[in-house]
This record gives sequence, structure tokens and C-alpha cells, in this order.
Amino acid sequence: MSSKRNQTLGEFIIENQDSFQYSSGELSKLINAIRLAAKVVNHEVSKAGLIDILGGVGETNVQGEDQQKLDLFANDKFIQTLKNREIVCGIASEEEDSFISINSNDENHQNKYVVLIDPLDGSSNIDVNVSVGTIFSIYRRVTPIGTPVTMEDFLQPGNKQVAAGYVVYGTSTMLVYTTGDGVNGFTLNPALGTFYLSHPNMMFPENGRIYSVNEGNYVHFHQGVKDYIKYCQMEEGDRPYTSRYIGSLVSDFHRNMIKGGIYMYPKSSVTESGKLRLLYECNPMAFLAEQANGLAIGGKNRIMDIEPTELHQRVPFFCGSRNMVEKLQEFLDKYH
Ligand code: AHM
Ligand code: MG
Repeated sequence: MSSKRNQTLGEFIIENQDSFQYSSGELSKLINAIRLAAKVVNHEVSKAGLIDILGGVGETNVQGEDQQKLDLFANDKFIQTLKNREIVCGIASEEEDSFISINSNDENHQNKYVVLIDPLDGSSNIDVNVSVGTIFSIYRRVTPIGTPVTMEDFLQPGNKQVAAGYVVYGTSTMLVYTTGDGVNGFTLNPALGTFYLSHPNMMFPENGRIYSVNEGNYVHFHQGVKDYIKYCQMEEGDRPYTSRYIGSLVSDFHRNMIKGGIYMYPKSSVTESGKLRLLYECNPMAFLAEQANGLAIGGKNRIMDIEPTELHQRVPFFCGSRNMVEKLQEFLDKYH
């Protein structure tokens, strides 16, 4: 993978097109479309405090959670952009009940990729001016090209991902992605509307000192997780560790990847499968983590080896610096 600081994302995509596993230009066009939609969503998110786009619209999404206007806006923008450019054969979104099939009966449209997307993750943070993000995951379809996509095309294990990434709408807006050859981060220059390569070859430090978990749920956690949290807080060696939890997966992950840390959303006595969605949140983050020398597990298992059974499936999720995840695993294993 060739990378030069200050390279634009557009230049980077073109320069590295040939190193993609399935090189045909289609994946490059797809990432370009995501880049474009991200800029439009970024523009809207940055105006959130100014215009009357905040607040619930009185609808709930398929998980029964309140939807906010910006969720819908981001969902529409990403779907529209991908549809209009006719570069994917199917899309599944956290905000949609089922997948969307695109041009599947038209012989002129021989697209082979499907996209799974969480258009605006952590959206409950918007009205308090805290960073949110978009998460995306790209697979090759498994059913024949030219036929309508089916559920099978979307229910693939994470280890089949061709690309994955996120956009963090933070103090700066960044697009971070992998095509299976390392992780690169691009920062948006808002004046020019251009993403520049600012974080080439991102890596989780092997040892981290930050743990990120919603400790308010501590009493509901299983014993292995409770013991690990106590371990993080113990005064010994480089511990106690620092606790940092934004409650916005993309931002928590992004910080931990740069500084070294572990993110945890365990199952509990009240949420048997945790909260996060395997296909829209955990798999893409797991792919990025592993590409950045980190680990992502759901308990005993590697996240990317889970065989999905439904689109909106939730799983426990632990992800971050290699040594921290391995230590957590030791605690989890004691109770299995
Ligand atoms: P969302 O997809 O409804 O926005 O929920 C996902 C978010 C994650 O970004 C975040 O890490 C988590 O939910 C926080 O959940 P909690 O408030 O239960 O700690
Ligand atoms: Mg989400």
C-alpha cells in the first residue's frame, strides 16, 4: 500500500486501486461515493445546533429506539448516493427493517458489492454536541450477479468483508477505512471539502491504559467482566487504568486506537446479547481493529467468525489493544 502524508483521499484511492483484492475500479467508486455522502452528512451534522433538525420525529426504528431527524437524513443520504451512482447491488441499514435490492433485475447493472451501514451511530449524543459517526461494511455478494440479492448476501461472517470503515464527526471530521491492507485515516479540510491522509497506517498500541465501558450497568454484568473491571482499577504496575466512555462507539474506538485501550459492551442480566449490532457495528469495527494490530471478540469467539443469523442481530463486543483484550479473555474464560 502506497501512502504519502497530505495525499488527498481521491489520490490515495486511485494510487492504491491495484492493490485491492478484487481490482476492477468498482470498489474505488464505492468508497468515493461513501466519501461524498460523508461530506454531505458532515455538513448537516455540523449545523445541528443551528437549524430545526434536532429532536425526535416520533418514529421508532426496527429496534424500538427513538429515531432522530439526523438519523433519517444520514440514512437517506447514504442510500441515495449509493443508489444513484449504481455501484452496489444491495444495501442494508441499521435504520431499515430489511435490505434494499438495487437494479437487481437489470442486466446492465452487474454490480457485485453489498453495503451494510449504520448511518449515524451514537445519535443520542447529537443534541448535547458530542461526536457521532457513520460505520460501513462492504462484502462481495455470494449469489450470482444479475439476480436479485437475497438475505444470504448480507448474512456473511465478518471475515468475508472486503472493506470497512467509519466517519467520525468530531472536532475534526475523519474518514478511516481498510480494504484489508492496513488502516488509513483521512481528515476533512472543511474549507476545501477535501479529505487528506493525516493518519497513515494506524495501529492500536499493543498495551493500552484506557478502558471504556458503561459502568452504570456494572451490577448487571457477568462475573468475568466485573472481575476484569476490578483488575483495571487495581493499584499495581501501570494500573489503575484510565476510564473513558463517550457512549459513541466510533469516538471511543477512535480514541482507543490512537492512545491504546479496550472498548466493552458486554451482555448482562438485562441484555442477553448486549446492545451492538453484529453486522452494522461489530464486524466493521472488528475488521478495522484486526487490521490495526488489535483484537475483537464476543466472548470466547472472534467477532469476525460469528455466522450471522439475522440482519439486526446483537452480540457482546470487546475490542481494542491486543494485550488488554487477551487479559480480558483470561477473566471471561474463568467463568465458562
Ligand atoms: P445506536 O446505534 O442506537 O446509536 O447505539 C449504539 C451506541 C454506541 O455508539 C455506543 O457505544 C453505545 O450505543 C452506548 O450505549 P449505552 O448508552 O447503553 O452505554
Ligand atoms: Mg448504531
